[in-house]
Amino acid sequence: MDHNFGAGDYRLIHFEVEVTAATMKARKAILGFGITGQSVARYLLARGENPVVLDTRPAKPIDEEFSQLEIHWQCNVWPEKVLPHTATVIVSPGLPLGNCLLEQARSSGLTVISDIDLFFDNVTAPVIGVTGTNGKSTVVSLVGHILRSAGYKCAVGGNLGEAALDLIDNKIDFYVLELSSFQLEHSRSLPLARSVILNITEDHVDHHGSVRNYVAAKQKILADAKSWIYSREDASTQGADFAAMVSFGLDKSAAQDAWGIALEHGQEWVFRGELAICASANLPLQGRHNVLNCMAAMALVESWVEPSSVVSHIGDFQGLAHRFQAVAEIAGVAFVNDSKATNVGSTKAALDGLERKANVVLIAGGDAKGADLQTLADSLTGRVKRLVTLGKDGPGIGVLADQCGIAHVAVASIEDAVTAAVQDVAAGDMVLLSPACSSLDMFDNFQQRGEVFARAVGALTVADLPAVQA
Ligand code: UMA
Ligand code: ADP
Repeated sequence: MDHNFGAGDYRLIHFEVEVTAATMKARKAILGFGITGQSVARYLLARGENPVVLDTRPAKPIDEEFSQLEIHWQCNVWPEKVLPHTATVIVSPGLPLGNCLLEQARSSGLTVISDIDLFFDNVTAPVIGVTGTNGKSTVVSLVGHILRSAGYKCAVGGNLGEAALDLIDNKIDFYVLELSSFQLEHSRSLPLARSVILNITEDHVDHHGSVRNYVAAKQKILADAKSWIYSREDASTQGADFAAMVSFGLDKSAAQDAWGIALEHGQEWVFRGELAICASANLPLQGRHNVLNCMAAMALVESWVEPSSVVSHIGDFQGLAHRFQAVAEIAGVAFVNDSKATNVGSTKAALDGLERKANVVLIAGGDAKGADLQTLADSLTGRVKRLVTLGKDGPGIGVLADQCGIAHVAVASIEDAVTAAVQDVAAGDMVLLSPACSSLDMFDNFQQRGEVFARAVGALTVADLPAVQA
């Protein structure tokens, strides 16, 4: 049948073309298809959107749930047909700001956001945010534990492992997010109910380009928070003066809402203002750094869980694996897995918690991420009797050992490190894996490094410790 168009029909066709173009322009692009990118894809697909994915790495197998996605692997330049139709880019944390796809997106005027921005657009429950160089995972897990013990429904994730968007559930009372400097760097506004920077020491210089950029990324967690807490031990954890901030530290502050410690009848106690909360020895985690972590966690939840009752909720918290975790004791020799010590600050915390008895055999090395290892020197001296080094920056740690007058040996694997470490250990000694470096030059992640260590230790018998037998 012949079709005769009237003027109205032409307008209709024109209108439809415009709608299509607008819809196409509004398409979202996901940069990076790891844990974060997949959580974003899952979230957008569930809302009927059709995002495109760009990833600079070689193709990886994908789950059935993503089979309808347009994915461009090994992509270092935006495909010509994709860029003009994209309005918003959701970037994975691992992509540095200078990434080629990201630079092209910015220069083309696209809106660049993170998965955390998308998360905040879609949650109404209060969100507690935790960042810092060390202690994030411990503190978010402890906060989650306290809130759940107090009867709240609480979701804990972010850099800890489960991506923020995968946590969204309208029955949740609280979200607790571990936020890395990588995530913060890419994020815009973070309307957190309460936030904290636990501490800042040098880390991730290779990613951020400078310590200054790293600190600036961390401090973004304070900008739009309703309230925050800060460490009196570290000025870089404070934002501008603000009424709704509370401090914690290893001294006792005069402020009524400040968390601190002091001696009471010869025993060290944690205080909130003048209120004695509990003896430090009764905290669920040992070590000075964990006293700070516990105070930070209690301060983060104090608006919802009474400080005086919080103690009843923290007692049964079990520390996390791979954080100064005792894995065995053989003939009086302790074996400790601190594989999560991926920077100098965390290895210093592990050593500083030990007496200067020169009884530690330290296994260290991996990728130092551009950090200055010199700051370890004081913590090694008098505590470490021998160093076993490995990985990309093992030689640098060997140089440091020479400067400190500590014997050292270089090895090629964790198994060899354990064999070398036990050659002259005696009862009362500790073999400590606390690498001060990331594992990524030799392992998939810190968990794998810690598991290999625990397996190698598990295979030891007294016969493998010659000095103990003698
Ligand atoms: N990709 C590229 N180009 C790049 C980098 C990455 O295309 O230059 C692609 C890769 O295919 C990669 C994918 O992007 O698989 C995503 O990579 P990603 O590095 O952004 O990591 P995700 O798999 O999304 O995991 C991230 C965090 N990883 C990093 O920030 C490096 C995870 O933290 C986090 O658990 C997860 O989101 C969920 O929130 C890990 C981590 O190592 C534990 N974090 C660092 C740390 O703790 O020190 C910051
Ligand atoms: P993150 O998530 O920030 O990496 P974790 O709680 O996983 O922190 O701990 C990582 C490493 O840092 C472990 O070796 C742990 O013993 C150490 N650590 C934990 N809390 C602190 C702290 N407040 N200061 C220094 N080191 C810490």
